[in-house]
Amino acid sequence: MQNLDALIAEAKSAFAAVTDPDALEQVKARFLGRNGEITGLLKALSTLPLEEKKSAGAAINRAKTAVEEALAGRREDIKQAALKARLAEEALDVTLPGRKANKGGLHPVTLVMERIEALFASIGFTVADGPEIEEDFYNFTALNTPEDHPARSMHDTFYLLDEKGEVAQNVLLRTHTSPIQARYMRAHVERYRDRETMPEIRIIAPGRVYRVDSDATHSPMFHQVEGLWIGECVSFADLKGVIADFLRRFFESDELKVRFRPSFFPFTEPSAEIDMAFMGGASEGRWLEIAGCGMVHPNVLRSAGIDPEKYQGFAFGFGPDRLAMLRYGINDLRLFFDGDLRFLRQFA
Ligand code: 2U9
Repeated sequence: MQNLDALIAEAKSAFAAVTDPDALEQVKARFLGRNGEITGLLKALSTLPLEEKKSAGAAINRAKTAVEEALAGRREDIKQAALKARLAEEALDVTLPGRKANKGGLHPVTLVMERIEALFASIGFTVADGPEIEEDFYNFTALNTPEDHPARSMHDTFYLLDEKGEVAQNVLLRTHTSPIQARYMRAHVERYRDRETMPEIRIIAPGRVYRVDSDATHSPMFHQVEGLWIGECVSFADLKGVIADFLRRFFESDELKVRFRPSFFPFTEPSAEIDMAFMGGASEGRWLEIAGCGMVHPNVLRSAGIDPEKYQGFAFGFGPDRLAMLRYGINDLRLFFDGDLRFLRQFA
């Protein structure tokens, strides 16, 4: 049937003329829809005489199948074309060089703190932590610091304001990391309350501290690492050994000289300043003040519920900012806190 072949050809070219799926469905309706041309031919069969109906019906059905196949083929072509376009659009060139990632690094003071922690960990110290916003009790009272001590004045200590904007007398920025140890001692006593004896306390307390002070060698925020070793027979001799050993390992020098000079702190008795001197090099034999220390004051032990007749021990305090200045040969403390990447990158 000539007109059926023409119809198939017409449908094929109509399908080929569209490129998107919606338009294709519109074109389909024209041939295969309820009022489409092929449907029309099938409906018209009823008007034909019986003997023609059979062969005409078969021919129209073949034509219908051909149109349906052409439609399915075109649908697939359109789908493939869309996929190809999307792949081209989202193409990823895996051969391109990667984007350069900025490499981070630890701050020199953090490096020094980690070094101190690792060296003390190697002789059995664990790291303790506590709040930077502290109560007056843990920062001063528990550490045997009297009510009229100058460190408690607003010239030296940052106090916080209450809801009314007035100075809250008992809330401050900790001025040392000692309150960490004061809290730790109390918790330790509480934990072993039911025991005849309590295990040793052997901790270091690293962290940020705050004082009203600012010049080339003082920053209102600086760092401390303090240590505490309390037991039944911990002596000043142990203190000297621990400190000298630490400094020699920290500065990688067996020849380093260390001396202890009598001093005063409210929380230790006796107390000492620790000086050290490098041997060899330009500064040979020049004493540098590096830390403070002493035997923990009986009042401090009692305040934590520890019997000073049974337990005693030592405490010490280092300024890691100063240790970092010495280790890296830096003469202005402020360089550490200015955040200048040209300076900081040297340590990354
Ligand atoms: C408790 C008891 C005693 C910690 C100590 C020092 C001496 C000291 C300075 C070092 C450099 C402060 O940052 S710095 O300027 N620290 O001289 N610190 S004894 O004594 C304690 C701590 C906690 C319970």
